[in-house]
Amino acid sequence: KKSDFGLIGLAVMGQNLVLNVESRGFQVSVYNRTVDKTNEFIAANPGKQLVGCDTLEAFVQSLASPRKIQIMVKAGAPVDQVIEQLIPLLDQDDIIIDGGNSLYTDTERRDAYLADKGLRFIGAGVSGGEEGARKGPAIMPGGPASTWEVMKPIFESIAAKVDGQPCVVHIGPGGAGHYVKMIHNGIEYGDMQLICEAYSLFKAAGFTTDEMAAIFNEWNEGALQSYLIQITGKALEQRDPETGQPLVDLILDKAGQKGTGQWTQLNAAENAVVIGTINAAVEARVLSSQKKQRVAASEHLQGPVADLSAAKKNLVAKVHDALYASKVISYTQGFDLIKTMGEKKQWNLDFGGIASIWRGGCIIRARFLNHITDAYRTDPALVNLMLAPFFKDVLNNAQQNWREVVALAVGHGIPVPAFSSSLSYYDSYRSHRLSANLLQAQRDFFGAHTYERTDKPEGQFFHTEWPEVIG
Ligand code: NBP
Repeated sequence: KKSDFGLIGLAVMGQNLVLNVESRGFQVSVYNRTVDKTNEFIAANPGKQLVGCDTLEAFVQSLASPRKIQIMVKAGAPVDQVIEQLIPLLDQDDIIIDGGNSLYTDTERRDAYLADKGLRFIGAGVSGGEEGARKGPAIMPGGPASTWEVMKPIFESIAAKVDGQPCVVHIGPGGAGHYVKMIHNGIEYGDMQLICEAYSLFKAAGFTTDEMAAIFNEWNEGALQSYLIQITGKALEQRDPETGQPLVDLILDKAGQKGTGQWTQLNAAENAVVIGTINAAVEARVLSSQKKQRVAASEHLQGPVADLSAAKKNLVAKVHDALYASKVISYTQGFDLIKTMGEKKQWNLDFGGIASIWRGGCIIRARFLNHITDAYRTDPALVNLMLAPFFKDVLNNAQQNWREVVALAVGHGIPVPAFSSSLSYYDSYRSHRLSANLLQAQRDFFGAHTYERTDKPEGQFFHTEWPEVIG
């Protein structure tokens, strides 16, 4: 019997996806560049419908037509190398799926290249890490709708399910799937940083890690319910087996990153979309990584004592609101970017559908996403998520506590870049009049860039002969 599905790349993600696909009743062929890994994987999984292949030729021959081959190798050049090796072995209409974290522009290039060769291609973002891959990830496939229809039964059966709905929809053509996965990762950076800022305030107020764990566990029962809040509670409970101390206290405050957050930043900059919360999150990781410089600077640069113990009363409720409101801002910005790119690329994106597939399987899964789906289902042309009735109420109710938290943090020298950037976005966006009148005066002063006037119709431009400045 020929296999229903083939997978190339038996690292952690590939292995788990294979086991997931197989567990849904499909026979799966596998191939890995280093053959030992294939043999080890097959040996470790006896009695399953798996076909281990030593060569790419044997792998391709073992698959039923049209062949469905998912590549799960390191993003970048390895994906192109595998595609080049596959091309001479495949027949017209065979399907290659790239399930790695590829940059969407690479996916667009591969999509056009393979279409030219008569092959079908799907660029699918897969979220949820190792556990998601094994039990059910969120999948964000991009490519022709007709190819999606062929893959749909397999993708829907392996994806996470929420309320009986699989966490996979066809995102759009070309690079749309990998693009939306990239924004998902950017949003993930934002969510994580916001939680860390809440933690830093609790720490400054003198809460123990166990008390903090209890706060996050309780929050996980309410509006903030999400995988990241849940794992934060669990992480805070964890003790170091050797010393018995809370493990988080022993972990070095130096964060890493793999680059998808920076890709999101670059794309937002190219499209002039404000994603301050995500930017703050990426930059917070960068500053954290400069540990040596920070330690040196701490000897020289002064600030107030970071002690919030006097403000402990009601702090939990206030920080809750600051976190919730900032999270709304982060998603508002993320969806603004998705919308802007979707329009530019004519991807015809379904924002409600995107929010709904993020409810399960992936790292940012959260109850909150239901409200985003509702907002776009009610008004698909919604200009800004903050103005949907549900989110408007959340922000109006939270804004006072939110600014008190930011003021408290600033007053005590505790960095809250994502809380404060989110609040500045909120205050700027709701401002009838900003200070850009003076900016326009400056631009006209030195560069004759002209300006519009409040007392004249829009679209009429004026220039002033400003006094000469000497020296
Ligand atoms: P890695 O990203 O670590 O890639 C390792 C795999 O790539 C191995 O199977 C390796 O084969 C293969 N490979 C490499 Br490296 N170069 C190759 C080449 N030139 N030709 C053929 N095979 C090559 O694996 P991963 O962590 O499982 O991630 C796979 C993809 O999924 C990545 O794009 C990743 O960004 C994405 N992703 C990962 C996660 C996660 O939580 N890890 C989550 C979501 C998405 P070898 O055994 O012969 O070296």
